[in-house]
Parts: sequence; C-alpha cells; structure tokens
Amino acid sequence: MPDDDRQDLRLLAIVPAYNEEGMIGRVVRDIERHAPDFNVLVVDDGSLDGTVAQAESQGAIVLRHPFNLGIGGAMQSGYKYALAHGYDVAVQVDGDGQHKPEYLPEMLEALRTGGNEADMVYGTRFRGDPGYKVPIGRRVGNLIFSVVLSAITRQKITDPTSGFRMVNRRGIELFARDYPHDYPEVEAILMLHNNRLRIHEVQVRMNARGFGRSSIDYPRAAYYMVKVMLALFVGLLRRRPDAFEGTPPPSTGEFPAVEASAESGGSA
Ligand SMILES: Nc1nc2c(ncn2[C@@H]2O[C@H](COP(=O)(O)OP(=O)(O)OP(=O)(O)O)[C@@H](O)[C@H]2O)c(=O)[nH]1
Ligand SMILES: [Mg+2]
Repeated sequence: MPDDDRQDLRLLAIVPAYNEEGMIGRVVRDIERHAPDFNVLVVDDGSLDGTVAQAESQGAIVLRHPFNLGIGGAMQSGYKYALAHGYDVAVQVDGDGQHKPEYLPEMLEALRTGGNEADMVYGTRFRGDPGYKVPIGRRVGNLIFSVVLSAITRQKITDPTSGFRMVNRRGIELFARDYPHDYPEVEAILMLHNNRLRIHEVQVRMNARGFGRSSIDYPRAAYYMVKVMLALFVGLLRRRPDAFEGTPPPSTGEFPAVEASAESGGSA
C-alpha cells in the first residue's frame, strides 16, 4: 500500500485482557514499538488483579467492564469503540502475549493487497512453524474446525481458532453489531463468510502464553467443540445476504477516509 494511503488510516489494536497483570504492560509496549501507528485499547474484562493499572501506566486507552463478560464480549466492546471513534482498521492482540506485534505491518499490507483484497486478515500458526509447542488437543480441534470451515467457505482456513485477526471498516461494522460470545473465533469466520466479507491468511509464529491461566482446560475444550459445532450448523441455516448489509461500501476504495471523531486517545 502506498505510504500516502496508509497515513490516512486510523488504526486500533484491541487488547482483550482478563487478569493479565503479568504480561499486559509488555504487550502494550511491544505494540508501540513494532506498530507505532496503532492506538492501543485494552479492554479489561473485569480483572481482579492489577491489569488496569499496568495498562494505564503504559499509556494505553483502557475500557473497563464492570464484570467479566468473556472474550467475545471483550472483543465486541473493542469493535464498538473502534466504530464509534472512526477507526478504519482494528486488530486483536491478546493480552497474554501470544500474538507478536511485529506482524502488524505485514498484516496491514495484506489487508489491502492480500488475495482479492481482504476484509479480514488473520495470522495462522499452521502454514509453517507455529513458534511454540501447540498442545495436541488444540491441534486436533483446530484441524476439525479447519476442515469444516474450509469446506463451507471454499478456501483454506488453516487456523480458525487464531484470535490474531485484523479487520477493515466493514469488519468493524459487522463485529460491532454482532459478535459471538463464548469461543468466538470459529463462528466469527462463518459470520464473515455469511456476510460476503473476504478472508486472507498470513503465516505467523506465536508465543506460548506468557503468564496466567488459559481459559481452555480439557472439560472446557470438549464443551467448546460441541458448542462451536452446533453454532456452525445453526449459522449455516441463516440467510446469506446478497451483499454486505452494513454501511454501503465506499466507492473510492477499500478504506473509507473517516472523519476523525472526538477523542482519539491512544498511546501511539
Ligand atoms: N480467560 C479469559 N480470557 C479473557 C476473558 N476475557 C478476555 N480475555 C482475554 O482474551 C485473550 C485470549 O484468551 P486465552 O485464554 O489466552 O485464550 P486462547 O489464547 O485461545 O488460549 P491459550 O492458547 O491457552 O492461551 C487473553 O488476552 C485474555 O486475557 C475471559 O473472560 N476469560
Ligand atoms: Mg492465549
């Protein structure tokens, strides 16, 4: 993308965080270091530890939930914020340090130029070396969802459980309006497909979780599989609109030049 185009874009990194005091400061600093054009919004999902103080001390914008809503609720709050504040691009960067911000420039480039131009670009661990030892249960679950979603979307979706995803304004509008609740990543891909938004993968390496507890232990993994499979089949029964039904796409290109609204805030 030519530099001139990129300068006009308003970019937001949404960092969902639940009890991530051990990593959140570093995540915010790393985004600022590797992708200084992004403002950083930490969505604190009712943490009981020092997450908010750590995020604020690094200059992030912090949005606080009064109680825990889960990752889907945290991300939807982030997308609503992005929509209300006129951002053109929003990317999820997990607060546990798994997503490496050094990939953000490449993902931004791919959002404009990837495939047939993309509405969502996400980082896949499974096109090469994932960068850490992905637990076997997670690999198997991922493979099952990969087969199902690749068949539905008729394109290769190699890492449907990756949360490392960047969307343009259309994606922001869609997800601000509606975002799946528990374990949202897989369902969100079906939502994009149902709304005829285009998806593109880039190969990334991730880190093992840096601190704190994963939300997905074995009993929950079983629940996750059943719940998400059911949600996929229900999603398939939904009407598929002829075209994206949000704000009509701009005639001038992929990224509408949105008037900067009120406070921009941000650390970048
Ligand atoms: N566990 C948990 N995480 C949340 C919640 N709300 C927001 N998050 C954040 O969402 C991000 C992803 O959650 P993780 O538990 O790491 O999910 P995951 O990356 O799929 O699982 P792991 O690979 O085991 O880390 C993290 O940055 C969490 O801090 C919540 O209610 N529970
Ligand atoms: Mg994680």
